[in-house]
Amino acid sequence: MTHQTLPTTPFSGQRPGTSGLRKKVTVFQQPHYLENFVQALFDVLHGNDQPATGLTLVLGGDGRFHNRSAVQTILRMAAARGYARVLVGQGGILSTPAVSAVIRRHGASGGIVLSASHNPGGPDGDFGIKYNSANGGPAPEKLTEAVYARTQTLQHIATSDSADIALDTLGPQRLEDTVVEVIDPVADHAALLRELFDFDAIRALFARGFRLRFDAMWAVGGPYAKAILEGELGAPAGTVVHAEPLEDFGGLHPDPNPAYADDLIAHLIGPDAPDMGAATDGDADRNMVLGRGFLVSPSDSLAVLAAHATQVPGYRAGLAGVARSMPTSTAVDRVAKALGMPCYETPTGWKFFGNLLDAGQVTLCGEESYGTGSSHVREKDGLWAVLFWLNLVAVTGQSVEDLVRGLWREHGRCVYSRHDYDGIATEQAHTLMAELRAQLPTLAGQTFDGHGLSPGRPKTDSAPSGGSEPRAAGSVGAMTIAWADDFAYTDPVDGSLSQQQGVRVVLEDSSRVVFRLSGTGTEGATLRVYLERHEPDASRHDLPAQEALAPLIDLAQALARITHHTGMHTPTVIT
Ligand code: G16
Repeated sequence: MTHQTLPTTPFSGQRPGTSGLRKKVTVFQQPHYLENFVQALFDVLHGNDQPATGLTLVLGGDGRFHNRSAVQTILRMAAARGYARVLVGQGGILSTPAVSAVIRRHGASGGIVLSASHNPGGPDGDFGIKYNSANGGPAPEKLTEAVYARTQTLQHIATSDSADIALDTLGPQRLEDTVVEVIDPVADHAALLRELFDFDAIRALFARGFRLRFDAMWAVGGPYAKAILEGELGAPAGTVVHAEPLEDFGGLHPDPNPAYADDLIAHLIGPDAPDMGAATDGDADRNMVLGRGFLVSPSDSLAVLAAHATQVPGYRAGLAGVARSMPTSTAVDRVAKALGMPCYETPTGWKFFGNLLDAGQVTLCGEESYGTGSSHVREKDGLWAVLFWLNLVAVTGQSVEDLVRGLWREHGRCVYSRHDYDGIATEQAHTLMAELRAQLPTLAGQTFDGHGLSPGRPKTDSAPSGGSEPRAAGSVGAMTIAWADDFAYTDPVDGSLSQQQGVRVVLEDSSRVVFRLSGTGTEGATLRVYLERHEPDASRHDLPAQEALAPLIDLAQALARITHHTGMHTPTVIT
């Protein structure tokens, strides 16, 4: 068992995206590809070739193909780096929110999450790696950019020739001078959730016959959901389906949304359907919640949780504030305004919530991409969201659908949809965005007649900075652009500036179209088009979203010339 210093050469393209470095498994399987990234990370964290003396690292992943082998590689490098202790989930497994919880509860200096989230797994699927800091949250851009820069100059990696750790055996083992402790992946996270929710009330709800179908999508959420829902809360066996984490997620796409959770949606239809449905994604940080025959949009979910938070023990004292990513609907802004609390608008990426949470300025956060969470950890948390909903249903006596309709009645409905165009050639996607950006100075005041844009009366409105106020709803027919910009965010806590975070086009009636390129894909580019329209008229709340948003969909085409640039006439995925 000796240290080894091995020569290496840089790989191009090791820049982390929205949430870590995500590539095809075959890319990660190249000799030294993972090692280079980890070496660069350790060099940035501790100083080039400096030891991590006395520090604790948390390590685990979503169990996808290549997880076990990557865990062993990283353990050897952590030992060579001189970490005092590594806490690794049994079987190499830890959900993303569990990594965050373990880092915080054990005072670790940080953690490594091995996941490509909702992206498909298996030998031809995706893999990923992400670093979370001592607060339990994704590393800020400053750090990920420094890691990327370091990957470009690396000349050697430090590792060890030690034997593999027995990942299935709980308890401490030694790897050189490092103690590797294999931990129960569920225990710390479960303990935290127990502190936040009224488990007695939820237990009583299940005892009354309330039926839930929780679809873990053959991913890492299964063991967590089974332990808590079936093990502690008395939900009948079989409540959690597709519960065993499989290396290829059963060949499915573990993304809980209307496009990929079709099996769950089908089970929630009909008179015998369960009262509530829920699903979590590959690494169990995303969630989807459904009532019987009723889909809850993630933006509405955040708004409902914010509106009723004080009915849940962990939030009884009220919320300091809320935050949403920019493309997320403004439903939560309306709730925050009514409750007199601040609402922040951040760029896409959970890492942007970290400072606000650390500074105590917000308590709940959420994103349109099926992520919701709170200050209990520094990641979005799928099971947390499901327990929050169960707690609300238990104590209010209202169904999932009642709770959402109550939100709409009070604040109007923010009709919302996201259209994804996947697999666009990267260059074409960048051309499309550049063309949009070039139009920005001339868009305010232009009107859209359903076919094309024409100059209208000039507007003086200027785009608000972060934390925009929802504008008054007005006539949809007008279709006059009030303002447009490329979202830039100045972090209110540390003053760091993030630019080019998405093109926003806002109409006079407060409707919006937002365009940005995904930062989580592994093949080509994905254009995301986010559409939102506020509907105050309750008699129109049941209009199908695509119908209610049709004029905005046409406007998006006219603005971005999507078909022209991509050759695609319809989105690949509509959520
Ligand atoms: C990640 C980030 C989220 C982001 C989502 C979509 O989620 O953590 O904050 O909203 O990607 O990002 P993009 O639109 O750039 O693809 P996850 O669940 O994939 O880690």
